[in-house]
Amino acid sequence: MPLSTLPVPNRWTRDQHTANMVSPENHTNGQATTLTPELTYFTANPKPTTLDQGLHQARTFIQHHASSNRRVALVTSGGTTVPLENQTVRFIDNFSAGTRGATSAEYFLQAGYAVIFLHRQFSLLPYSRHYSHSTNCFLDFMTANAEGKVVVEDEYQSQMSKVLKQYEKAKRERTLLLLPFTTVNDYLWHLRSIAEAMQPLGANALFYLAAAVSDFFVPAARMVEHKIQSSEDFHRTSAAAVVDNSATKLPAAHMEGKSLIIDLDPVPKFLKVLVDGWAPEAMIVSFKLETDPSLLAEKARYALKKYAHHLVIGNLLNTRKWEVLFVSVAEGENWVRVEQGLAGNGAEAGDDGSGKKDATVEIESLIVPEVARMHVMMIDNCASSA
Ligand code: 9Z3
Repeated sequence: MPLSTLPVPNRWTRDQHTANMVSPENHTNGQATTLTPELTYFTANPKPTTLDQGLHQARTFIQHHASSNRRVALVTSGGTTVPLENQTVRFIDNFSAGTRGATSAEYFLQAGYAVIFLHRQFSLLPYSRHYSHSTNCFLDFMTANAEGKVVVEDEYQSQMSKVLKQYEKAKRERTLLLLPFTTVNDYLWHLRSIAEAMQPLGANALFYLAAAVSDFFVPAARMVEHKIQSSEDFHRTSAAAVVDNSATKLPAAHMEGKSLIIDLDPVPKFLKVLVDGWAPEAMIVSFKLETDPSLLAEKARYALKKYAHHLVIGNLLNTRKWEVLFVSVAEGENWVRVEQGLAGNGAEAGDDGSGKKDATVEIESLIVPEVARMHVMMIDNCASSA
C-alpha cells in the first residue's frame, strides 16, 4: 500500500477512547466509569518493590532520547511466572526463552532506535545471548595463550568482535536499558508505568510486545502466604478460606485430598487499555502465538480488530524461527519468511553456540526493518494529519 493511503488508526484521536475511562489511581483522563477488571487490577494486586527504581531509570532514559528526537522501542521479552504462593516455592511458567525479544532488540538498535528491554529475569539478553543459554559453553571459545592470558580462539574472533563492538556502541551511546521482571504481576505494573512514562515521546514511541504473557494468574486476594503442603496431615493452613470481594473462596491453589487444585483467574486484557489509555500516540505491535496453523490468521485478525492497534505478528510455536504472519489494517496480511536452509537461531534457546552464524539469517533481521518502516510511515502520517 502506498504511503499516502496508510490509515491513521482510530486511537490516534484519543478522545473518544479515553473520555469514558477513569482508573482509581487517575491513570487515564476521563470522568466517571464502570470499573473494569483492567482498572481494578492495580488496586487489587501489589506494586512490585523494584518498580520505582526501574521507572526512575526509564524516565531518565526516555528524557535523554526524547531530547534528541530518537525513536524509542519498548521491547518486551521472555515468559512470565504465575506464583502459587506469596513466599513462592511453586509457580507456573511458559516456554519462552526470550530469543525473539533479545534478537529483535539488537536489530532495533541497529535501526537507530533506543531500546527499553523489559525482560524476564535470566532470559536471553541482547548481545550476551550469542554466548549464553547455549548447550555449547562459551568457555569453549576461549583458550589461555603462552603467557597465560585468556584469548578467544581464532575461529570465533570475527563473530565475537562483531558482537562486542555492537554491545560497546549501545553502552557508549546509552541506547539500551535493561529492566527485568519475573511474575505476570511485575510485568503488568512495569508495562503500565513505562507506557505512561513514554507518552512524551508521542508517535516516536514503539511497543513491540514479544513477551509470552500468561493468560491466567492467581489474584493477590486468593494467594496463600506459605508453601502449599502436599501431605494431608498438614492441609489446615493451605486450604484455609480467603475472603475475596466479600465472598468466601478457597485459595486459588490448594490441596483436596492428595490432589493439588489450581483455579486461576483470567489476566485482564491490557492491550486494550494500552492502546486506548496508556500509549495513545505510540505504534503498538503485538504478537499472537498459536500451535494450530488453521487458527493463526483468524486469531491475529481478531486481535487486530478487537484492540484496534497497528500490527499483529502471528507465529506458530514450531515454525516461529523461520516464518511469521504480519496482519495490519494498513497493509493486510503478509508472510515474512526466511529462505529455506538459511534460518538462524535453530537452537531452542538462542544461538546454536557454534559462533559461526554468518551463513544464517535470523528472522528478526527481516521483521524489525519492516516494523521500523511501518513506524516511520505512521510518524509521517501523524505529522501530516496534525
Ligand atoms: C510471541 O508470540 C513470541 O514471538 C514468542 C517468542 C513468545 C513465540 P521465544 O521467546 O518465543 O523466542 O522462545 N509472543 C507473544 C505471545 C503472547 O503472549 N501473545 C498474546 C496471545 O497470543 C497476545 S499479547 O494471546
